[in-house]
Parts: sequence; structure tokens; C-alpha cells
Amino acid sequence: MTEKRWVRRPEGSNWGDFGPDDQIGRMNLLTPERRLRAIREITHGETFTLSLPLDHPGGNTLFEYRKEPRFFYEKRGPAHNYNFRLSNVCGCFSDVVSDDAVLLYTQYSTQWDGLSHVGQLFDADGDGMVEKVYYNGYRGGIDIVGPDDASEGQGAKALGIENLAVSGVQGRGVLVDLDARYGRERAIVGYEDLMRVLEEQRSGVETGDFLCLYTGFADLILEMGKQPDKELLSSSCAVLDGRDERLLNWITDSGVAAICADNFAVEAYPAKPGPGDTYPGLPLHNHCLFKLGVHLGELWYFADLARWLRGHDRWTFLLTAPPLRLPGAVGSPATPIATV
Ligand code: UVW
Repeated sequence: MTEKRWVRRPEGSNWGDFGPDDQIGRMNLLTPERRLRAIREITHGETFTLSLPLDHPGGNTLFEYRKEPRFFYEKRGPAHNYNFRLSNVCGCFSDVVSDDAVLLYTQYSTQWDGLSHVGQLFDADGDGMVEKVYYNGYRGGIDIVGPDDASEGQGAKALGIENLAVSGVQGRGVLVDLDARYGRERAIVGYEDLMRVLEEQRSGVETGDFLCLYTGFADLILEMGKQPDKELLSSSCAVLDGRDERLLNWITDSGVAAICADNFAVEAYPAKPGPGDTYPGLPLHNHCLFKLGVHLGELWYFADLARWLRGHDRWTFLLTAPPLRLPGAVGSPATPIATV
């Protein structure tokens, strides 16, 4: 077993609790017993896809650097990768074959944020020097590297999304219907608000659950038909208040394995200013990804599932949501499935 990577861990973090080399955080809570409990949620055998088509929202989104998938032609011998005649290989072959080449921004649409997605400038050695640090003390420039770093290769050598893929992302989902409460109105949802909705639903959240927030945002995206109105999107539907300490403490205490929402960032972005001279611009990401190893699902699609659950007066289901097993990726598209 290796030494831990830090001398001081961030206040309120669980670094080291799942071991010094842990790379999946609270997904460790998905034990066989909890999966069996989740499977017992299946009463009708019906499934719902919780993904948008991955070419949505369409065009440039709120995060302009993320672009929609681009298919391109690649040379394949004398022809290219679509409608390739296998007679190019042997004259007697009658087959035509198409292969894809796609430039995919992994966090453009329905996705998982990996634990290497958001870190902090933090003094993990306790020597007064801040460094780029991620969950469990993994370092930017050493474990998560880019073209500006001296180390070879790019991407996440640690905390890559492939760790999540092999961990078996399956457990009990609890849907919180914020859409029913707030509709399209912009609402910054804090602890009290969330508790009120859970209470109205008569829903409880248990250790190892996936907290799924239905706000109606993905429905709005679909209605926009790949012509996203950025102004409208950034002023619509509910988002969590990442500056609400009571909400953050509840996330810690609730034991949720992950939080999944149908909006861009789960939380309000940009968030309200924080205390001090420097503070996290994404306080809920800081709390979840950096401190607790709680993965965040974003731009999921919940409308059909929500309608069914509401009609059956229940809010729980089996959730199966592996990311791509793409080594080194800091996030991944996902096609989550709910089974009821
Ligand atoms: C950000 O960088 C804000 O990303 P996301 O919301 O996808 O986690």
C-alpha cells in the first residue's frame, strides 16, 4: 500500500477513508447488498433511457469550448471510412462497410464528471505552497497531465473515468421532482427547499443512493431543437445552491454515491461570490468531486421516467449508468438506464 499523498486534507473531506489509492470515492458505497436492494426496486420490468441524444444541446452551449460531435472521413486505403467497398480488399467481395471517426467532446451532452474534472489550488503538503490538487491528493501535472506539463502523455493517469467504468455503476436511484415544484422558473435550491420537496414526495435518501434531480432543463433543451437559446437556458429551471453550507453538509451526511441532474452543472454557475479573496467558483463541484469523491452526472434526461414514477406514486428505481471505459478521460458520455 502506498503512502497517502497529502499531509493535510481539506476540511470536511473524506480523503483516505476509502484507502490512500482510492480513485472512485463514494462509488465504493455500491456494495453487493446495496445493488441487490436496488434490484428489488424492479416491479414492472420497464426501462427508461436517461440520456439526451448526444448531439444535443446543439451548437455552442453555455460552455463554448465544448462542441457537438463531429463525424469525419478518414482515408481507408483507396477510399474512406463510409460505404467502403470490400472489393478494394478482394475483388470477389460484395460487402460495403462503414466505420465511424468522431470528434467527441466527452462533456458536451449527457455525461459523468470524473474526479479528475475539478480540483483546487490547495496546500496538501502543509508547507504553505498551493498546488493543483484533486480528490484524495492526486496532483495536477503529475497524475493529471496536459501539454504544458513535463510528464509524458496527456489526460488523467489517475482518477480517469475508466476507474468508474470498471467499478460497476449500478444502484438505487431516487428522483427528486424539482420540475413539479419550480417549473421553468429559475430557482436556486438550498437545503430547506430540497428537504421540502423530499418531504412532499415522502422520499428518503439512503447511503449509496444516486440522487437524481429532475428540473425540466433537458426538456427545454429538446424543445429548442438544437438551436439553444443561451440566455433562456441560463435563467431557467432549478439549480442547487453550492454556497449553502447546510446543503453541502447534508450531501456529506446523506451518504449519496453520486448526484445526477438534467442541467449543465447541477449547481448555479456562476455561483454567488464566496468568503475571502479566493474561493471555488464551483462550490458544489468542490465539495463533491474534490472533497468527497461524489461523481456528478449532468445533462441527463428524466422527463419520461418522472412521468412514470409520478403516475405510480413512487420515486425509486434501479439505475445502471456506466461511463465509457476510456482510459485517461476526465469525464464521459453516458447512456444511463432506469429500470422500474
Ligand atoms: C464545468 O466546467 C462547469 O463543467 P461541468 O458543469 O460539466 O462539470
